[in-house]
Amino acid sequence: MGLTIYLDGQFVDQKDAKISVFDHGLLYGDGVFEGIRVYKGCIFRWRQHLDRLYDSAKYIMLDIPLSKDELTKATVETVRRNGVRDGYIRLVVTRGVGDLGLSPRKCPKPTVFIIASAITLYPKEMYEKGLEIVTVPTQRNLAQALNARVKSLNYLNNILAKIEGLNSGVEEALMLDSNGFVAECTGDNIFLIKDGALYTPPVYLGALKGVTRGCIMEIARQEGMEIHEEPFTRFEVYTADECFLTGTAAEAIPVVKVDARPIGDGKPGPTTKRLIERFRKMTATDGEMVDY
Ligand code: PXG
Repeated sequence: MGLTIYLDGQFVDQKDAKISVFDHGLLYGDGVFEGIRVYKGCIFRWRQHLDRLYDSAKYIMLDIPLSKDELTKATVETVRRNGVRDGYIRLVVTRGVGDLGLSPRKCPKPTVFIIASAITLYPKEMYEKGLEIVTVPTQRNLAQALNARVKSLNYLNNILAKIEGLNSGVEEALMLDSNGFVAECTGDNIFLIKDGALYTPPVYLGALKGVTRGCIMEIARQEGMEIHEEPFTRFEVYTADECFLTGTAAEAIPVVKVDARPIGDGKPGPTTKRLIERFRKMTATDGEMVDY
């Protein structure tokens, strides 16, 4: 027996969890998704992920065929049935099955599936030693083309950047917007620390409004740190005291080198370490508890 997958109202074994080749999620990347962590039996920040999913769906004019309560029940049940206590949930809503044309009007029923499993993004030692990243040529999607706040199934923009990063021998890539301002990485938001203050790009420059980003900002606020959500360039990155990335898959990870420039003294910084430590404490307490 493999994993138990929620698919369109049914719980099915993973070998039976199949989707039509006419599904527009596959044909066009037409759909939305969420990636969510489970920590110690708690679906972390469930409400924020759920709201973001419905907001993304609204932007692309996709009616999710379940209420938020129904989708919560389906997700909790998927986690429960798979006995996932520390793991990862992938919740996907596609436009559904249509014909070989772009028009969503031929797709009467969205497809909904939920996978509860595990995820690892970067090698473990990078969380201790810190990550090296490079800026890549592929720019982040223009908000006027596809707003980066939408967590859509269209990840080619990020995947191209990821490939460019991997081709340069690093695990993660820094993406700029069309004006050269720092946007985010391929699946993570970016933060800088300079003279004790926290900096992150505003989401209108082409960054997802990350749930983990929100957690870090909350923690920094509680610590009384100055927070700047404002545009910055690579200059500010290179000359920062500290740098780190956040994301559901990545969690929070220090960055120690950007475009061959060591950040600060080239080691994970003390403020980064403290914020990451506090983030880890937060994870087991804040979300939807699963009753196994
Ligand atoms: N920016 C982008 C482009 C993302 O895809 C984040 C920022 C961080 O957002 P959250 O809400 O997760 O803090 C993401 C999220 C994967 C994977 O499979 C990637 C993400 C989430 C889950 C899985 O690589 N990225």
